[in-house]
Amino acid sequence: MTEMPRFTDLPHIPPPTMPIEPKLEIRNQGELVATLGAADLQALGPRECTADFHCVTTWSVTGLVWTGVPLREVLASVGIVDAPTPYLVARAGDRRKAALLWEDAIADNVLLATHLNGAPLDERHGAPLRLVSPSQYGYKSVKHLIAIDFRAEEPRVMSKEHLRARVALEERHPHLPSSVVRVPYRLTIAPTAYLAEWTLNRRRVS
Ligand SMILES: Nc1nc2c(c(=O)[nH]1)N[C@H]1C(S)=C(S)[C@@H](COP(=O)(O)O)O[C@H]1N2
Ligand SMILES: [Mo]
Repeated sequence: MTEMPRFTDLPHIPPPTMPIEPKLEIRNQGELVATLGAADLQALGPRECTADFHCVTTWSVTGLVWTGVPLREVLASVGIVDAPTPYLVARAGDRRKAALLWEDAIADNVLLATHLNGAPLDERHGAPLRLVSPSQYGYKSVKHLIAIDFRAEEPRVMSKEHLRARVALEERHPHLPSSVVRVPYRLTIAPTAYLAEWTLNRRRVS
């Protein structure tokens, strides 16, 4: 693919209504550690980062340019330098969540992005703030990000989600081998992308 489609497991649901400005809560086992806004992210010096994007269902887009701040630097700015817990959950305005291991979350290429290809994120791709983790399958790149929660126990957030989901190791599914899921996943791409776009457009006209 050359353009990134709007993609989700719930394509019949339109994107959530979000505030224009990012607002991110950082929590440690429920307790609020910090709340960051647009100015806090701006102060950390957003930069451009070029990366490919791989959805677990087998579509990929190459050469996306994200603008944002590495999650590691955002956490350091609120005093989190060592892992408070081994796991964290990224939470979105549409109630979607992704579980991450600390070491995956603080990788150099994991960003909190506000822009894609030079333009502010739109509702299709996760406005106003999105986690981008290019080395992991797309389901870790949580759109409409509202919170990062540290957890002591492995979070059980989605039955089809691999904890690590490393693209290089083809960790597509927590239990099933990649060879089994690749074909059925591929068959879902066209209907999912079509329905996700249709849902978005229907909401725009109504
Ligand atoms: N909030 C939220 N983030 C999400 C999803 C979602 O449904 N809601 N879908 C994930 C999946 S499965 C993929 S492949 C990518 C798709 O990103 P795109 O719609 O910008 O192409 O977003 C991921 N992040
Ligand atoms: Mo995906």
